[in-house]
Amino acid sequence: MIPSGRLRALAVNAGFDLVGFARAEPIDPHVLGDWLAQGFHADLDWMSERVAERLDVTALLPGAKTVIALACNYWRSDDAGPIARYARGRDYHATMRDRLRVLRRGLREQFSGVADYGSVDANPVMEKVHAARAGLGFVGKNACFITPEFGSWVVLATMIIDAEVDEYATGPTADVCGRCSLCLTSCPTGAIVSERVVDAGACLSYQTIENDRSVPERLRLAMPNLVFGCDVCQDVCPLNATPIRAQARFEPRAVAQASVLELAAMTREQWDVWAPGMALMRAGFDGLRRNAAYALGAMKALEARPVLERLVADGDHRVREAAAWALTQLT
Ligand code: B12
Ligand code: SF4
Ligand code: SF4
Repeated sequence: MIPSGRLRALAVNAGFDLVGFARAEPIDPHVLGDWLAQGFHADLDWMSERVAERLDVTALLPGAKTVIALACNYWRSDDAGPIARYARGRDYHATMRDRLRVLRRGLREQFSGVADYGSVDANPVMEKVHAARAGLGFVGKNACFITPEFGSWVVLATMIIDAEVDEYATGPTADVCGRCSLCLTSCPTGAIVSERVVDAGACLSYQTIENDRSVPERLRLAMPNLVFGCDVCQDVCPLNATPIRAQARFEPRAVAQASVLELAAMTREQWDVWAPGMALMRAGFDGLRRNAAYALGAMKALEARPVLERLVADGDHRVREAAAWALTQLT
């Protein structure tokens, strides 16, 4: 039995803003099962793989007893910009992994013989469910995890251990969405199909980051000033009205100041300076320019014509196609 206070101190010392403890109990299969059955994972095929692990952390760490849920605030400023806030600085996966390593080192020093499994985002772990069980917040109608301290401007990680702690949370914090439905009505594509359920295929976060083919025309029109990720359903949320400035680790990098037009006109040399170590690498140089071209079309940005005319002769077919479509919008 590990004193939760000592683990909490280790996690805070590692840089995590929020720490909570949940029992390593299986997750009701219906929520994930229904979501997959409706095809809401689009072509995120990995979401339908390793479902057994997602629903039961003991399949990831035999003998798992506790899930340590961890969160870091990433909000840095009010600036609007075409890159979603979580992706404006160093790749959060790297930051969270660094912090998990520090936590693991402390855990092993102080509690030898305890096995652990740390994860951030890509592992088959339902992070929001564990964070809710561990009392860090609740899942809002926008399907984002909302904390009392930082609103939804947090990224999550978990560390599963095969030891019990002396105190567990009793469940999520109060759901304070009440009668508000601003996120549902503000989503530019109607991707929040019902409370807490997002159709990834309709979500601009998926389209701008994960979809490496062309974006359906209906969705392109909803992309003004939006090049990587989407924060609309968080920006409108009243629970995000008083954000707190995050640690310096989350400071935006130079590329976050670039306009849509500058991103469309970006050279390979600029990309090589700007993007390494950032989450933007997931979309890649061509993916980002493709998105910027769509955004310029959606904005009917007449001043972008020369850049778009150059991009219709680009080496990448997705950039060419996006630029050609954008030009048709400049009337
Ligand atoms: C797939 C995925 C996506 C997909 C699908 C989104 C979705 N809502 O499912 C896409 C690509 C669209 C996406 C977009 C974004 N994502 Co994403 N994504 C994930 C990922 C990898 C899996 C989520 C998942 O399992 N979905 C399946 C559904 C069925 O499960 P669910 O989302 O957990 O929701 C259900 C449960 O939480 C359940 N539930 C709620 N409360 C409780 C309580 C209990 C006790 C139980 C049992 C169940 C339960 O009900 C919910 C609704 O049905 C997670 C990382 C991870 N490993 O968990 C990141 C993650 C959810 N994403 C994250 C982020 C930051 C985003 C974006 C904000 C990025 C952006 N700015 O563009 C957007 C937000 C879009 C939105 N409104 O949800 C963060 C969320 C941080 C937060 N504060 O919520 C995560 C946790 C990554 C991380 N490590 O920080 N994402
Ligand atoms: S991230 Fe954007 S597109 Fe996706 S659900 Fe939220 S508002 Fe809609
Ligand atoms: S916008 Fe309103 S309904 Fe949506 S998550 Fe925030 S408080 Fe809840």
